[in-house]
Amino acid sequence: MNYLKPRLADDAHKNSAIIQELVARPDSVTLLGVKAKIKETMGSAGLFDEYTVKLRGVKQPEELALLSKSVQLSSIAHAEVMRAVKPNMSERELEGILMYVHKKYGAEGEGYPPIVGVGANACILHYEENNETVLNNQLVLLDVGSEYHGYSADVTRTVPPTGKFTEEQKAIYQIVYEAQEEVFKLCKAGVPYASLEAKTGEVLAAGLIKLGIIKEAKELRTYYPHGVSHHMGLDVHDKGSYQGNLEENMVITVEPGIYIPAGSKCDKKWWNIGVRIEDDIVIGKDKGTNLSIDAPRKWQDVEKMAAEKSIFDGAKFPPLK
Ligand SMILES: [Mn+2]
Repeated sequence: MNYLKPRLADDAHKNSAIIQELVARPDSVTLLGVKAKIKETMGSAGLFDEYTVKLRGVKQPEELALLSKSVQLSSIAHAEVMRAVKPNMSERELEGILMYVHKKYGAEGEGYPPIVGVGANACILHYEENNETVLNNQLVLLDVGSEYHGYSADVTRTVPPTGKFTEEQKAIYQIVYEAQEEVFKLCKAGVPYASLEAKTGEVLAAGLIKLGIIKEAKELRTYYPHGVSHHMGLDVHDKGSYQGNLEENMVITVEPGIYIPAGSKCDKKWWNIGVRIEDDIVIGKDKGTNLSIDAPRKWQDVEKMAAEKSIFDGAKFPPLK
């Protein structure tokens, strides 16, 4: 459907005195003036939002093809990290493995600054330093996605460097996993977008109450401070509607998480556990399609992958003089 036709003709810019002003003198000062005039005459950037939300919220087949590749190659990179990770590795080394695999597949780079955080760092939202030099036995959270031919993946996995989850790590991981499973069931056309957030809150709160970490559902935001889903595509947080219902060929993330920094008002045994699992889903008529299945999600499958050999095992370089 051509959303632009009803209100703007293809050559409308030629008849617009305001736009022609910018064409004649394309500098930043003119741009500021032009923006102000557009705001006056057309009612702010609302029009831009209206069009891009429609144009970018629902993906074309060509876009789905590129986005699928971006997500798949990122998932393969995450699986490789599961095989390669060891307690004596650094956050940066893991970041390097992901970036190497991305480039091996021809990705131009990453769609956003990679987040690789172990233990306490996993509990910091948007941690980007990635400078912890030893992982030891704490969980590592990796939120890393490639940019492939303009399309951004957005995949998060949380892995135990020893190859085995501790009981506490597993308990938290399992709650996040179950929230994801429940939300996946809602990823189909006609379901209100807002219901995904509601379902996430329900499952995460019930899980934390069961473990005695919180007493009431309203305490959940302490340990789950972000949203469960966003549109993705040309931008990792792409334009798209958050009102109303999901539509076929929207592509969204499903990314519940629980983060328990040291000092939290709960048993110390939970401190410094941060878990997020993030998958990229194409909304279908009757069900969603998970584009990131090449990176295991079940804790049993993560441990199984960790037991496999990696091409990075035993990589050695000469010592520096
Ligand atoms: Mn995301």
